[in-house]
Amino acid sequence: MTSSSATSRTVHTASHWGSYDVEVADGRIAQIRPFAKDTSPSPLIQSMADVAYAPNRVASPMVRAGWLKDRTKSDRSRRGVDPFVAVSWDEAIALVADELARVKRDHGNASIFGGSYGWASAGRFHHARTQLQRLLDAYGGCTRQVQNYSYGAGMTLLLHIVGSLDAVDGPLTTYDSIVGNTELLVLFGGMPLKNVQIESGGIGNHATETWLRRIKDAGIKVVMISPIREDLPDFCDVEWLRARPNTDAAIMLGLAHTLLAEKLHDQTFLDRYTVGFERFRAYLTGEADGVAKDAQWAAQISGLNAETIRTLARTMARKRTMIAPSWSVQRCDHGEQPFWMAIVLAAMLGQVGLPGGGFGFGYGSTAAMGYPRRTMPVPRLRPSPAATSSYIPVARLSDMLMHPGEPYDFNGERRHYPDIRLIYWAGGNPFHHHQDLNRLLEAWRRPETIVVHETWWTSTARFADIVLPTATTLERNDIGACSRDRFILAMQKAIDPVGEAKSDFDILTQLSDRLGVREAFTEGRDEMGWLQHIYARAKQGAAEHGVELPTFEAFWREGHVEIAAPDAPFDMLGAFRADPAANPLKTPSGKIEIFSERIASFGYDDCPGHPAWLEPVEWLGSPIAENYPLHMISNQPRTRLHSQLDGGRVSKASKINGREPMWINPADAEKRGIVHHDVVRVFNLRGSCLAGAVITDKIRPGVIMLSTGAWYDPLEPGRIGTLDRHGNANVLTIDKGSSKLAQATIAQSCLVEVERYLGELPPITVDAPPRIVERSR
Ligand SMILES: Nc1nc2c(c(=O)[nH]1)N[C@H]1C(S)=C(S)[C@@H](COP(=O)(O)OP(=O)(O)OC[C@H]3O[C@@H](n4cnc5c(=O)[nH]c(N)nc54)[C@H](O)[C@@H]3O)O[C@H]1N2
Ligand SMILES: Nc1nc2c(c(=O)[nH]1)N[C@H]1C(S)=C(S)[C@@H](COP(=O)(O)OP(=O)(O)OC[C@H]3O[C@@H](n4cnc5c(=O)[nH]c(N)nc54)[C@H](O)[C@@H]3O)O[C@H]1N2
Ligand SMILES: [Mo]
Repeated sequence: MTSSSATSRTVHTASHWGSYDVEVADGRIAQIRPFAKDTSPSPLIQSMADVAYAPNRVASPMVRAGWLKDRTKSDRSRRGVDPFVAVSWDEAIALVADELARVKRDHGNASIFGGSYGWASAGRFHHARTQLQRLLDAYGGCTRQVQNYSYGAGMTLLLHIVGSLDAVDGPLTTYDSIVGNTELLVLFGGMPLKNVQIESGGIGNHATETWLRRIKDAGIKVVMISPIREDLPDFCDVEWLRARPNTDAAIMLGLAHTLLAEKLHDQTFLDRYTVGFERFRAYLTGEADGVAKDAQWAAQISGLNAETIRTLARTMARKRTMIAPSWSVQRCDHGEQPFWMAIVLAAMLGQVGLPGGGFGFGYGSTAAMGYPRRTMPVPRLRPSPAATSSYIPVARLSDMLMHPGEPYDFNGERRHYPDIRLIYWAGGNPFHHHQDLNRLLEAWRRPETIVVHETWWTSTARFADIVLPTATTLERNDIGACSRDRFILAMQKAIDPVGEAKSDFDILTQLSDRLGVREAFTEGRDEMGWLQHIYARAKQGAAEHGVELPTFEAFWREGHVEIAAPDAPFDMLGAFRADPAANPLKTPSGKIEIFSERIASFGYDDCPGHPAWLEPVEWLGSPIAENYPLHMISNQPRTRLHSQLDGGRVSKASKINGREPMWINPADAEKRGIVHHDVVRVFNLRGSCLAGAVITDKIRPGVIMLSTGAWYDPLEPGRIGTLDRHGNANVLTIDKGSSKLAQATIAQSCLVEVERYLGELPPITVDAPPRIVERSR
């Protein structure tokens, strides 16, 4: 795909939001065109041209002035307040190396936090976190993060009850099987087109919209339980059930009770493929606790009609049914329960492993879930084995920083938080992704030194001590691929690094030299050497699965490889169903665990041995709803990827008076005297932010939507509790673990109040760099 003339040439590249060609003229991006084989390209690719040259790119290595003056004794509450000083690469690398050496010597490697969670960019070699951890592991290791923000509660649970992550990570039952066999699709959280713009690692063809049209054409009945109509495109015929957020487990219990009461459940399936139904049945009927979890009970909790729940249960039993909750339904307090209940419900229907039946999580959570695809490895940089045993569950970040040495429960273990002295982050934005940013702000003051690799002046960069400017994907060579679509994508360097930026690999190579671990880190390869190496390994792995990949040279010239579609549809757990003795699950019983002896043995009050309805800390049924009567859904943004591309044209065009749009139902708006496009203040006891009101009946009364990712732009940086001018939902969310089992994020459990904002509108400041000063002598 590479072609060139004297002043203009075209290269091929890829991103989490799709693959595209870049026309480069006089060394600058002239035009971006979607990959010809993409049937539904995302408009987000165009935003790349905007942010690549944005004024808020980090121009050169930077050090916080206060830290430069007095390193470890600097006033750490001045993070985000002090100006920065530009330094040379040599000086910056020396400072980082000295700090790593000091912390290692005085406190040990576990005091270096290299968890570095985040999506960074597509590209399997320049994967920021893997690169950083390879360097830190070569130097004796660091504290890591396990699980993810996406489905942390689900993944921890699934390993206990079905023994694999397939149900949440794929391969799911494929769309061709759904279109061919499913009669009823029950979506908790929907399948929003906004989300399927994205696939981690790069994607060649966005096919979900096409599959959704085929689902419609096949006449498959779709029922969606969700607070927002846009969670399914307008062209889909859908029965939309506007339940209260976070009540999915209760609704599923009501469905299960109806199945049992009307003897619509499949006892033969339960006997052969599951354990523990009797224990669960006692809870369901109320024999155990005096409360029958019937449709009426579920209706009271969820706000749905009891008859609607009963009718749905009967239809599910009559039809080939796929139960498909999104990842979002478990990103809440006790988020383990809705996933567990979905599996129990599918087991009661007895269709698990049948064509188009059973369950699968996240069909609409990311693009390529459910796409037909051959099993084979794709090129990737192998993560290094962890050189320390120190880790935390990903979302316990602030707890760790605030409570060194203190105990906590996690998945059957009693663990202790490490004592972190240095944070090293590459490829993530905790001031985007973590809950309760005011609490994070306080926790963030604890470590002595914070080093960040960033391309832009994100809040995380602004609140760091040393910022190393990182090149974008357009400024380096890489290979894009994910395990779920059928493309391997060349990512060819389009332009020279902007300013003094370098790739993470180049930065870490320089650092490895200084730390005396260069050989272990680079293994003697440069960028192109590595690309050829990881491609060769994938080529060999593909051959073992009967897939012949072209040579690296042919792949690079062509710009992509398209892997042939598989011969037959795939049904998750089909092999288990066909022969459970030969293909047992990797659970203690080898079967689906409706009751888990192992989870029960942990003795957790917030995650018992079978699925249950456990009230979320905040929801529309809790007492504090009197003061904060709106449930805030901070879902994934249509206009960007998390905080990435917030400065691009698509996101900018959506802002209202420069603020992040917030959806509110007409009834709720009227009560508060809010009119369309008013600037509002969204607040609760944890924080407050401004947003722009969008009044729409596409959202359930009592619920507002403020998508994540507006760059945190505090009125008074560094001051805890200050107003965020821009609309970052995480100044409002709760920083608590889902349960002692998974300790996962509960971002979707959050109540707020909204009022018209009558003060003077503060200007947005995050589009410009922070103050940069000359070094004081
Ligand atoms: N309230 C609320 N909060 C949430 C969620 C929610 O539903 N609600 N969802 C959560 C979920 S599921 C997720 S996955 C997280 C996402 O959280 P993050 O993954 O942290 O979010 P991103 O904005 O993608 O941050 C990636 C950062 O890496 C930088 N970057 C890009 N490429 C490179 C590179 O090559 N090198 C380096 N060094 N940096 C690079 C980008 O500029 C960006 O700042 O957010 C979580 N937070
Ligand atoms: N455009 C875009 N797409 C993305 C991302 C992005 O940043 N931008 N991020 C990607 C990432 S990292 C992830 S993890 C996935 C996340 O994928 P999901 O978790 O599936 O995505 P969300 O948008 O958070 O939630 C989907 C919908 O669930 C509904 N919902 C929320 N809470 C509840 C509830 O309690 N019950 C029910 N029934 N419904 C509820 C909301 O209406 C919401 O719009 O998205 C990926 N896709
Ligand atoms: Mo995620």
